[in-house]
Amino acid sequence: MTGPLENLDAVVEELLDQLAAFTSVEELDAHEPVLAGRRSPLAALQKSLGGLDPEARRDAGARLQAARTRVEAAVEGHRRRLAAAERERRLEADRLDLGDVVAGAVPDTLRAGHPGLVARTQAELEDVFVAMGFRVAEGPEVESDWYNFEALNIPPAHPARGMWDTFYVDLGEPETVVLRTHTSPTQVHLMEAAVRDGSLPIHSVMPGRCYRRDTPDARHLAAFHQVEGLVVDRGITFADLAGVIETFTRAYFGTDVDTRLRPSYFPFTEPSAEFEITCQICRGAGCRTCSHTGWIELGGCGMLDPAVLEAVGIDPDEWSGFAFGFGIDRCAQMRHEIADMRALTENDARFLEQFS
Ligand code: FA5
Repeated sequence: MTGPLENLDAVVEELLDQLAAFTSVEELDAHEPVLAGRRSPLAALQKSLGGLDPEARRDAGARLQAARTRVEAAVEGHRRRLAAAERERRLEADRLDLGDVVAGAVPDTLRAGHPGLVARTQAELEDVFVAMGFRVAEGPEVESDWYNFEALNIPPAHPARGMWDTFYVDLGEPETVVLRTHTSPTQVHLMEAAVRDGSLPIHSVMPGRCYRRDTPDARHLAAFHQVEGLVVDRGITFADLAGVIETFTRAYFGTDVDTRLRPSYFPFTEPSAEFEITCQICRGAGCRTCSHTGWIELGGCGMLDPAVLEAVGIDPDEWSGFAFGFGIDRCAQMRHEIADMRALTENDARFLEQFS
């Protein structure tokens, strides 16, 4: 046969060969115009039929249409096969063989979670205090102004309120509600309960989360954790307090870490002190973390102010005591030599995995 369609069969075979070589739907889609669309050799042949007489053009047009239909059907069939194969491959890659998991052969890519560093540090600190004879108690994170401040000898407008930048939950009547700025209000709950139950003396520690409108930096977070300590008993002196601080720091940080007490002020203790340890990042040489002082403050402490005992109905002539409160995040930071406390909250798996 001569004429514009004399090579039609060869053209179709060539197109089908090209089609068979495509191995992905994406590749096939990109080439479809060349196989069966506007840029296909079949489209060019269509144009060449214009010079034929009407009858010959009709026959040639029908042959060409049959050829196009064949190629289009082949393209569609190949696309379906490729899509099915791709779906199969995806499913195979996502397959979780529960048989393997049950047998204990968990794939390497699945990693078990673990308690975070702060939770772990809290548990370790609780162990230290329990070994020293303390009980562990807890208090609410949302407190009334009375517990967070007033019962601790900090009336409204007292300048000491400036020591704690407070998140207010409710400024309304009858009472103002705050996110506790420290664990000290739990002291008040414990003393009230002991008076109610007649269960004095108290030797307790109270760990928990606290909140302050502090701008996060190398040593501060807006949500952090403290351990409060409270002892109410007969004949308690400052030497008992200093002994407890010394024993806990040596038990938790080791005997080669220096501790010091420095005079300070808290409205609910008198006398009051801050306790510090040698900065573990620079070993006392001075660095960014310790603001180049060589020391890191862990917490505050002091002898219970008689006004606080009286406010909860404990007779200060019969009972005395001490309290302390220190940062759990700060302890974790020093123990594990973390230069910037913000690393504790950033959820960077490379950081977290070090403490699994
Ligand atoms: C207090 O909060 C007192 N309630 C402590 C206290 C208790 C004194 C009982 C006397 C008797 P201070 O604001 O200094 O004190 O905080 C104590 C410790 O909590 C700090 O030394 C630090 O270790 C930790 N801390 C305080 N603010 C932050 C913060 N924004 N981020 C991380 N840790 C903090």
